[in-house]
Amino acid sequence: MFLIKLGGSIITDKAKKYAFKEEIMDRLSSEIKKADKEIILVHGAGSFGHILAKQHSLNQGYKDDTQLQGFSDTHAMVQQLNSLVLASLHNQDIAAVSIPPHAILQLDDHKPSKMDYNIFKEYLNKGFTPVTFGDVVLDKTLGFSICSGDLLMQLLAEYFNPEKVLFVLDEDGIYTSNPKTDKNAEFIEKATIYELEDLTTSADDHADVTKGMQGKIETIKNISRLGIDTILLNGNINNRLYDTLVGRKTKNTFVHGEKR
Ligand code: IP8
Repeated sequence: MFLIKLGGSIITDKAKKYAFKEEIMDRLSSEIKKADKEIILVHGAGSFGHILAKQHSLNQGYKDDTQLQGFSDTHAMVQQLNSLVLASLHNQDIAAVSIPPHAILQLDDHKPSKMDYNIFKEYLNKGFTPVTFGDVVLDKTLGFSICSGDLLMQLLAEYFNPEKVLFVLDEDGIYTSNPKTDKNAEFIEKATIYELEDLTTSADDHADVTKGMQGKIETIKNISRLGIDTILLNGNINNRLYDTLVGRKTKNTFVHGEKR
């Protein structure tokens, strides 16, 4: 089984509220279909979630009742993005089923407290493609907070032990620094978690309530420690996802999993 995250920056324009990149999503759906693998798909919230979540300080937990509308609006928008993703997968005859995190998972001070894995397992066993996404969720200590798609990747990797974990980004993979702001940034083709230890990345300019690339590196380290390989690849380039899924050589960053 492959565990794939479509980053918010690849399926939405993070600078523009509610801007879905339909053409890119449709191509990624067709590459997933063509590769014909067992998959659990996770997607980020992009401009459907981060802008609103920041406006209402949702990741800091409950402060006052004015946030309640913000919470439900944010949920409605990420659910809408999820419907667009599902529609694109359905157009390729992929039997994708939505699993909204807020209904199956609870956090406790941002850390996982309860999660229903069985629902993923049952859909997977019946031949469906479960699709979940970064969402607003209940939090035991904070009242509510945000569950990022990256946290879902970590939890699902831990439970399902996938063959590979794939992050589809709007960059070729990991660089020694942020390639959008540093022209000396060097591309990393292969790395171990030890090599990632010293990496400095800067957060991007857009509202990102879940730490962006810096958070992703942390997630990848945690996945690597499970002994699972992670590959980061550019979803803007034709067939990078397909080639990676079928094990063909293409440009991407390979992070070798090492159990610790
Ligand atoms: O885009 C964030 O998920 P991510 C979810 O995977 C919300 O970090 C609601 C902003």
